[in-house]
Amino acid sequence: MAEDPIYTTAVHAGEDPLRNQGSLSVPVYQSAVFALPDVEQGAAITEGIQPGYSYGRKGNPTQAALEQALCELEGGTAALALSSGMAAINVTLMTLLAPGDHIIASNCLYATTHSLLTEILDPFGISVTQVDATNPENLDSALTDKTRVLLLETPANPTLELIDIPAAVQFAHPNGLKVVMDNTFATPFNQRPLDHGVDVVIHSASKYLGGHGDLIAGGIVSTKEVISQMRWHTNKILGAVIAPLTAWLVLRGIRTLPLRMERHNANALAVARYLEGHPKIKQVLYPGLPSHPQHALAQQQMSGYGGMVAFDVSEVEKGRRLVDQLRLCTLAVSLGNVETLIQHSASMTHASIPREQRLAAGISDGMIRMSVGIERAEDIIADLEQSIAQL
Ligand code: LCS
Repeated sequence: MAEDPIYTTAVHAGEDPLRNQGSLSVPVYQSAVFALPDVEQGAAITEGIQPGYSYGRKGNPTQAALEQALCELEGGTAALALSSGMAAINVTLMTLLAPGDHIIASNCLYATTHSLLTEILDPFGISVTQVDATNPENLDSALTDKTRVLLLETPANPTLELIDIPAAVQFAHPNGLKVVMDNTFATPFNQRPLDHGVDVVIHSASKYLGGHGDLIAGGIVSTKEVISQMRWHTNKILGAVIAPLTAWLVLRGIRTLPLRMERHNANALAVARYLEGHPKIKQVLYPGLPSHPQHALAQQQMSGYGGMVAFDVSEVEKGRRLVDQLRLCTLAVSLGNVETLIQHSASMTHASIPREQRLAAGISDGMIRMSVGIERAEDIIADLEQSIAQL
């Protein structure tokens, strides 16, 4: 089988040595302001009618190189890089929705995305219905004549439940809805939602794209029309611009994305298999395990299963002790670093969600979420082994 072209795309996308004095590494254009050639062209550049740069809130050449890379990786026609993953979700929803509109969202989303829907959008007059989107039939019953957007995350944070992407698109498009998908967990190495008809892909680049846990950034990939509206309207006003150095760091991370993801995928599978065979572990959730309830779907829409593993040690207390006793794996929120990160969802990332609601979204009391790093797999497993033995 031919190797995935992403290995070459990741290394070269966005490079432009002829424009950059021969520099293969795209320079950090540390500039907020750009000199304009004359009044007429200056006005056209400032309004986005003519290509060029005027003011750093609307774009910068380092940012543009990252955007080119995001676009090529996801197979879109345009991209926008932003200051965080949350900025990407905000800018997307504020572009696609207006007061009076309605959005259908999956009920298993990153907790702060959930807060955005309930604490910001809803009070501003955008009504929200959250459903178990793993069953496409639930989408239909949530539809109203005001629904404009379907917001999904697959695999979801932290349950690793999957949404059938083609089925979601098949429901949304005939009803005039745009499908927005957070592809942070999978990355374009493992899943390309635009290829399945999704309209807008979102990333927290703070995770696998950056890859080293040293930056906060976000990205949106879609069509030229949608991205242009975001750049020249929504984000021009909101101002969630990415800093030039941060854009450079994300781009550098992307150069090794396929290599890191290959390793994350392999290590996560090894860890998931180990945990599944352990008598003290109640359940392991990893899309690459045949025991995952949606493994067949994973095989259809993903080319790899990612670095995230969730497992259940039954009780809150055991979950807390398991993570506290680890020595190599780092107790931390976030994910996608080269190091293995681990956390107890009920007392950390999802602590703000009421217990009943958390349980309904599949986040059990003893759920541990692990971002399996690129260390030697047996070292990660040995660390888990010594901690689980003490439970
Ligand atoms: N989307 C997903 C799926 C995420 O996991 C996160 C952050 C975001 C969006 C937001 O991105 P940010 O603004 O942080 O760049 N997830 C985190 C987590 O699970 N723990 O800490 C952050």
